[in-house]
This record gives sequence, structure tokens and C-alpha cells, in this order.
Amino acid sequence: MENGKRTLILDLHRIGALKFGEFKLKSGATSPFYIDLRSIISYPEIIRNIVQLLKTALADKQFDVITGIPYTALPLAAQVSVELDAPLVYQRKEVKAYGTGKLIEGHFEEGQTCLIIDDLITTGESKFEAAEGMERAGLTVVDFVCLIDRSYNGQEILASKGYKLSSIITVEDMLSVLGEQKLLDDKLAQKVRDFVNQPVEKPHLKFSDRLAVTTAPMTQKLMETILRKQSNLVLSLDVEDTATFFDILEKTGPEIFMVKTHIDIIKDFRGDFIPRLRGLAKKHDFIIFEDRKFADIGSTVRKQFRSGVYKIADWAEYVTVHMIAGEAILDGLFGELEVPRSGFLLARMSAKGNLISETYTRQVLEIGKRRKECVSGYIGHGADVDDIKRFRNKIPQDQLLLMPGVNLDSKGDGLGQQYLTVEDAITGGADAIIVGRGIVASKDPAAAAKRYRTAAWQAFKRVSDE
Ligand code: 5BU
Repeated sequence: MENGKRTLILDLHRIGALKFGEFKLKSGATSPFYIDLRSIISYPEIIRNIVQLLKTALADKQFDVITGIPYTALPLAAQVSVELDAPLVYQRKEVKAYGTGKLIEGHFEEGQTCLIIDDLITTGESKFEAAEGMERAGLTVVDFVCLIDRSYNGQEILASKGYKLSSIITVEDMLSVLGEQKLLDDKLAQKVRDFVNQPVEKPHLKFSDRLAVTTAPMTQKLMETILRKQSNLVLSLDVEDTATFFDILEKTGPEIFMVKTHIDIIKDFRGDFIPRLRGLAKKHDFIIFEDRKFADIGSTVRKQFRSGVYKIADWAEYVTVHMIAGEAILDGLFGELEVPRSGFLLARMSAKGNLISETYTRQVLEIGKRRKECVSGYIGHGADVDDIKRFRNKIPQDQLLLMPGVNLDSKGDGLGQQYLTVEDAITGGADAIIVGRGIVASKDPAAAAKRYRTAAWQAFKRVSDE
């Protein structure tokens, strides 16, 4: 190993930036080590060394401008920028409400390539967010250079979205240098190695265990129903006439734990529709979920939910909600309501080219986690199993992930729908699947419902030991 790297590892250890012990991580896992590089800015000799190492790492890369992800890597990128004569740009954490309102500060031309420097890589999440901001501003991102790679498979994660990752030191480098210098004993080193060598994913827990940590009654109810029915299948019953609706629901009711309606597509909706729906829900023990996708300001959604022809709040225990209008929509919907109701937030969509960004998804999850009393979970999707896993890891065990866009026989519908298989959806981390045409458009909806139910429940049992 090059001297500069060795010196860096020893310096970081000396200033307490590399710590060993027991640390609770944001994900809930307990790590035997912790890396915190925030204080390095106060040690000019360390920065000087890092800048040299970064310069070497950047030597074979093509780029027009560089950036560092705030806060830790931004001063590093600034130094490298001066040393290499490469213009620096940076992305604001918050867009200013006044002045220019720009997201990216600094001068650049659309189409230029931006190299991104960061201090650490763990899950790759913040790298995707940074790349997304740069790309939205018209820059192209190819390379990431990180000081320390503490990930399980960071290179692969970034490669899955077409990016390249180089890092200066790995966890293995740290362990070997500290071990040589007798600054770390072999047992602890092995513990660190084992921790890093496990994929960053939480195990899929059984509903029976999750119920113990779930306090919101409306979320408990979902888990209890899934367990009682031994089904994690939601039927999306998007048909236009009442007779077909009830015909399919009568046949498929025994297989599902929840029916999802789009009540406004029923052509011949009459006053007896809801009592019939309630009757079947009771008979077959399933829950009623209206996919209304509320999206307006609090005061409007309150009326849309409680009034009008459908009076959705009277009969739909769960509804879907877009968070585009902000957190107050939850107060509009669920505040001062006499009956218990809860929402599923749209965190990601299955439609091709949808405008939901990684940042938006993260913000939706942040709001949802604060509002567990009225948010039972999220509607989400993903490109593949790994993509879903990364998303799922951010969802707490006392909320659910429901996944639409699932079909065993089709990849899409020619109108933008993109399908996953049941296996991929559940292995990735969906708690339940939402299936529409896979069942409704089949010649034998009852048999199709049984097929989806069995596939989803078997897959769930396998990944969770339920
Ligand atoms: P399908 O027939 O299985 O494609 O129906 C899927 C249902 O899920 C349909 O009611 C959509 O409105 C709903 N859906 C979806 O497909 N994708 C999404 O991202 C969201 C909802 Br949100």
C-alpha cells in the first residue's frame, strides 16, 4: 500500500475519525465500527495528504467540473479544484426561496461532465441523490471518487445505474494497517470484516414479530388480517360495471386480504353499491382500500374524502395519498375524523417515465415515518430486486410496503405500466402485492387469484420465515 494511504489511515485513527466498539446505525443495525470524517477539516496536514491522494485518483478520469457532496467532501473538492485547475460547482442542500433559486451553484455549461467526490460510500443512496441533482441541471455524471469504501458492494450498486466508483481506501486497507501497528486486535478486525461483508439489507421480518413493535391500530389491523387470512394479495378491481365488480369479488374474496377500488370508474354506481361491498368484505374477511390518490390542499381533500357522491371516508378504511402538496394533506384527510382511517403514501410509481425522484421518495418517507398514526405504509415499485431492496431498507418494520405493477404473464400494457414478477416484488421487500389485470382480465379470476395468492404467500414465507 502506498505511503500516503497508510499515513491517512493512521492519522484518521489518531484523531478519532475511525472508531471501534458498538454503534447504533441509522438503519437500526449495530456496527462494530464507525467512521466520522467531519472533523478532518481542522487538520491541514491530513487534508493536504487527502488532496494528493484524490489528485492521483482523478488522474485518469475525464471531467469538466468537479463537486463534493456537502458537507464533508465539499472542502476537499474545493482544494482539488484549485490544485487541478478544474472548476468547482456544488449542490445546495435546500433551494433558496429568494434570489436566484438555483440548486447548483457555480458556473457550468449544459452537457459538461461532473465528477463527484465524497468521503464515504455505504449504501450508495446519497450518491444517487447527488447525481440526480447534477443531471437535472444538465450535467453528465460518470465517475464518483470516495475516500473510504465501507460498502458491501458499492461498485455494483453504482454500476446498476451506470456510474463508476473509485475509492482511495477500503475497510480491508484500514484493518490491515491498524492490525500491523497493533492498534486493532484480530478478533475485532474479524468482527468488522464480517459486518461489512454482509449485504446491507434488513431481514424481512415476520408479521407476527412486526406486530409486537407496531403501535398504530390501523397498521396492526392490516398485519392481523394478513396473518389471519394467510394472504398478502390485494386485488385491484378496476372494472367499470357493478355486476362484473361483484361477480369477480365474490369469487376472489377468499383469496385476498384487501380489495383496492377506483370507485370513480364504476359507470352504474348506485346507493346499494357500498352496502354490498361491505357485505362481501365481512363475508370474506377482507379490507376495503380506495386508491383515490388524494393530492390537493388539506381543505379540499377533506371535502373530497368525506363528501361528494362517494363519501369515501364512510367506507374506505385506507386510501392512497400523494405528498406533492406537503404534510398538511394528512391533517386535511385524517384530522377530526370520527372513524379510524389511514393512508398509504405514494413513494414510487410503476409508470414508465414518472416524475418521482429519489429526493422526493426520501422526503415522502420522512413525512410518513413522522406520521405513523395515520400512515400505514407506502406504495412503491422498483426496477429490479436490488433496487426494491434499497428502497425497502428505508421503510420501518411497523409500516408496510404495497407493490402494484405485478403480473406473472406480462411485462407491460403499452400504456406505460411496467410489471415485476411476484417473486421479484416480494424478494425485494414488498409486504403485499397489488394485482389488477393479472386477475381481473383472466378467464378464470378465482383461479388466477389463487395463483397470485399462493405465489406471493409462499415467497413471503420463504423470505420472512412467517
Ligand atoms: P394492473 O392491472 O395490475 O396493472 O393494475 C394496477 C393497479 O395499481 C391500478 O389500479 C393502478 O391504478 C395502480 N397503480 C399502479 O399500477 N402503479 C402505481 O405506481 C400506483 C398505482 Br401508485
